[in-house]
Amino acid sequence: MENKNNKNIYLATVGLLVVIAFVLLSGAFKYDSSPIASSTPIAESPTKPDINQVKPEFPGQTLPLSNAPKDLAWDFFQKYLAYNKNHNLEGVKSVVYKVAPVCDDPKTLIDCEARMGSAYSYGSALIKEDFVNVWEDGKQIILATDYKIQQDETAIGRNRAIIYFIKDEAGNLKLLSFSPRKGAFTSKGTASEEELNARIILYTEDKDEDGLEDYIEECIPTEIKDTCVPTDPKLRDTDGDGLWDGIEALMQ
Ligand SMILES: [Ca+2]
Ligand SMILES: [Ca+2]
Repeated sequence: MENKNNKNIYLATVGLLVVIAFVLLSGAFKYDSSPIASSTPIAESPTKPDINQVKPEFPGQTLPLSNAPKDLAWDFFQKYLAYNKNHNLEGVKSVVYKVAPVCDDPKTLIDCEARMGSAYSYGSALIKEDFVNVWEDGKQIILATDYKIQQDETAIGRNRAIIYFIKDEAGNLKLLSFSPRKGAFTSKGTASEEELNARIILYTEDKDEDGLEDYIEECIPTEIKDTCVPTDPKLRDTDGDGLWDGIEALMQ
């Protein structure tokens, strides 16, 4: 407990901000509603297709062009974004592990739609090619970009975009969470560049690549107030149940 208190004080001191994490989104985005080309059906040609354009029929032709985990996960994420864009809550529910509480209560539909809008807004700005880190096994997939350093005159930060998926026993994906900027910022103050770099690395390093930073693995908050449990920052699945520590932390 003492360790936890020390950490909390330190975090407050350096002004750590963990940026926007969209756990279990849904939502509506009040963006300019001009027609979107992709939503407009393209008229079928009335003429018979040339024989060379006829695709052969074979089992599995409706599958994506690639079964690579990244491609499957990315396509699935795009489906989730499309549901958000269209305020299709049932659609969102069909692809996420769990929706936010505001989306479970019809009385807060407006808040839910706002959340869906934010999810679409942030999610659609992500670029597939940036996700150069793909961590995957039979129970989960994490897509992550490399870290970026961002700074202005007063603060410096290190962050990356990250998307978490879990798989059910049949291998079907569910989106667990995504964050367009997961990381840490610290105010510059009088610290040297070396000190600042060391600090932002300390608060963003994830050595075992389970989606959870080393320093958080020292003490993950539990449902019981003021309590936390440590996980092994060098082991993805500390309790050996198959789910990685970073995935389990989000599921709770
Ligand atoms: Ca970790
Ligand atoms: Ca586990």
